Amino acid sequence: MIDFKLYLITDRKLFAGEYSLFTGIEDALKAGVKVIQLREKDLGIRELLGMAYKMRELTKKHNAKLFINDRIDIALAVGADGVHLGQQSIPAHAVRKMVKDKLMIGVSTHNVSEAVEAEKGGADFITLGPIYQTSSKLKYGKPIGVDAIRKVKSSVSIPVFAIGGIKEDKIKEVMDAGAGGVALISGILRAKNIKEKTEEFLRLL
Ligand code: 3NM
Repeated sequence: MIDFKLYLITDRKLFAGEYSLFTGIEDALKAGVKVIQLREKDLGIRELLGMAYKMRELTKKHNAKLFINDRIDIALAVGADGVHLGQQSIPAHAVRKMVKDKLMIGVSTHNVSEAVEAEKGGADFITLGPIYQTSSKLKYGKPIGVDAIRKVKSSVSIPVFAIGGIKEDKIKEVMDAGAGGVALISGILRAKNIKEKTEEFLRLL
């Protein structure tokens, strides 16, 4: 069951000033965020595993869920709650077969057909994006706009999390379009005060 609306994704390179990955994420957890996706795609497997163990400890302490990007093996090893799959990952149906109900599955999608395939494969929820221009525009392609949320919502019944360029002033628009929540990185991680910024997002949601 998806009991969160704010899906916070990590990028350790964004932390500035007094924050590091763990202090920044802990502030977001203190503010009440209930799920973290560890997404540090450039790390070697052993370093990532070490980080995942620490993140598991931290999320447990704050009663929050942990998702691991792409790596089912790491998710299982550290006892994460779920895995988050991209379009280049092993597809959801194959992961579901492997892990049964041991892990929740989130899938990154960008259009109706990817969304439908994810749901059929046993995904518990999807992210859909990039809805707006993101800071790393080249990586994620052209924005697909809020109407894409309406289209996807009419084709799947699992929750759809809007992703890509989500800031506070976009929340109403994406939720009105039928999003089940929002997924984001920089909107929170780049904040001077991560705790206050997270609280603001949670209030708006
Ligand atoms: N996936 P920010 S957009 C990780 O469209 C990611 O699938 C996207 O970062 C997709 O909140 C994106 O800083 C980046 O825009 C989200």
